[in-house]
This record gives sequence, structure tokens and C-alpha cells, in this order.
Amino acid sequence: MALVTTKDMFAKALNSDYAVGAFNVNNMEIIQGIVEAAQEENAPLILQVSAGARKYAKPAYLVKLVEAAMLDTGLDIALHLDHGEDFDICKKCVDDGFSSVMIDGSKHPFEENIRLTKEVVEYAHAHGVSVEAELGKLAGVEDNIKVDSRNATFTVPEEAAEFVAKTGVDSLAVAIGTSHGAYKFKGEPYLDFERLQEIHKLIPDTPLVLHGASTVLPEFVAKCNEYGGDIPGAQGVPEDMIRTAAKYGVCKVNIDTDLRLAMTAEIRKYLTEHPADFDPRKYLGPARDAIKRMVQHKIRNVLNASGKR
Ligand code: TD4
Ligand code: ZN
Ligand code: CA
Repeated sequence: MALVTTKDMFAKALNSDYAVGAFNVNNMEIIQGIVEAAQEENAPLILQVSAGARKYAKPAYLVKLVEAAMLDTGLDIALHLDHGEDFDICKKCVDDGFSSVMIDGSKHPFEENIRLTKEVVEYAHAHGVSVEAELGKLAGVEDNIKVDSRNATFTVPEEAAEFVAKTGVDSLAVAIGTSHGAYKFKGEPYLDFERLQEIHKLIPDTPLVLHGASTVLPEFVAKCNEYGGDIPGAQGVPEDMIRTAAKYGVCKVNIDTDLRLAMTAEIRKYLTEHPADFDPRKYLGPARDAIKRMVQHKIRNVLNASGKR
């Protein structure tokens, strides 16, 4: 039982029909819900921390909570920085004991993204830490239907090959039509699987990463809204599309929004039904259970990762 890099997890997942779930964590209940699910499913697990999560919970707490989770469950876990925006935050996380970091240079021009990623790879690899980079921009809701903007923002396969060769990065996040949050598509959901296959063909040994992979299940949006929420028009990535991506080189699937919805729906429900109650454990407990059920569903039915530890 230890913090592990993503290297062995991805090597196993690369040429099989499953992917490893990477779930965002911000506090104890979220961590507990996720690791309990992974333990019961005997699944590989990545816990990831955004800059916002670091700021909210403080790195020392997050690292110790994940250590506690490993002690409690006996699981190997990869602790990963999500969307590191510069060398400094990546270095801090390496120094804090993270086993994996993402340098997201996707907003920079190609050459600058390469330079920045190389710098992080050099430091991280010297400390036994794996690195994820990103090439291409995740779509905004409006972009999805227009073919022109697709070519301008989605990952270009030839560039992906050049990028990986020049940076030595361990895994690559690609833009094929997903986006962060609960509003991913206005019309029919569309992911560019042709492009994904082309990328996978050119760099068959590089594990690919799918960001923005929440499904935004209607029942959870409805449950949030039933108890006073207002989340109209939410739409995520259909589950069968995630399963397809897992067959085309995608080894890591990022999920945050679905956990937020599951947790919030439960808390809204409890507080609505028990307006006189003010014991946080009464609503955070069921919220933790809701996270666990959601993660178990993802691992078993969407990522196909049960028993793959
Ligand atoms: O990388 N992620 C998670 C992004 C989390 C952002 O957290 P902050 O609010 O702290 O910045 C994903 O790709 C998740 O995608 P999803 O589809 O779940 O939104
Ligand atoms: Zn992301
Ligand atoms: Ca796979």
C-alpha cells in the first residue's frame, strides 16, 4: 500500500477495454466515498487535486487525508495534480509528495506548451513523479457543432505525436469535444472518435486522458432541482461514449461534476426534508454514501475497471 505513479496503472489499461477513473477531491467525505468504492470494486484509482482544491483544503490536509485513506483501505493510490498551470505549482506538488502532476500548457502556443511541459517532465521525472500534459482546447458549448472550430481547437494528431516525442511526457490529455462542467453540448452529444483513433494510431504507447467526462445523469440533475435547485439544460457525455474512448487509448477518465451533483442532491434532499436539523454529519454522511454509489457505478458500468487493480 503506497502512493504510486500512474505508470503501471496505464501500462495495464492501455491495450484493454477499461480506463482508470480520476476523481477530484476537496475534503474528507469525498475522499472516503471514492476510496470505499474503489476498495469494494478492487479497482485502480487516481485521486486528483485542482489548484482550487489545494487552496480550499490546503495541500498538507489533502496529502494526509489520502495517506489515511491508504492506511484504512490498503489501496495503492495515485495522487495527481489536476490542471497545473505553471512550473511552480507542479514543483510544489512534487515536493509535497504527489505521485503525478498535470502541466496544462494548452492555452499557450504549441512551442511554448512543449517548453513548459519539458521543464516539468525534467523536474518530475527526477523525483519519480509521472506527468500528464494537454494539447488542444476543451470545447466550449458553442463550439461543438461547427466543424471549423473543431479543427482549430481539437487536438491535431500529427502535433500530438510531435509533442510527445519532444517532451517525453507520460500521458496526454486530448481535446475531442468534451468540456468541463454540467453544460457540455447544446444539441446532440458529439465526440470526434475518428480523431481519437488517429491520435492513438500515431502514438500507440502513450496513454490518453479524457477530461470533462462526466455524464451529468438526468436523474441527479432532477434530484437537485426537485429540492430547490435550478440547473436547466445540463447535458454530459453519454456513458457509451466513455466506454468507446476507453477502447481507443484513453486510460484516464476525469470525473468531477457527477460527484458534485450526487453530493449536492443528497444534501439538498436532507436539508429540505429535515429543516430543523443542523448536525453536519446528518447530511455529510448521506452525501459521502452518494459519492460512493456514484463512483461504484462509474467503475463498474462505465469505466469497466472492476477487479483491475
Ligand atoms: O479536470 N477535471 C476536473 C476539473 C475540476 C475543477 O475544479 P476547480 O473548480 O477547483 O477548478 C475534469 O476534467 C472533470 O470534468 P467534468 O466533466 O466532471 O466536469
Ligand atoms: Zn480537466
Ligand atoms: Ca483502455
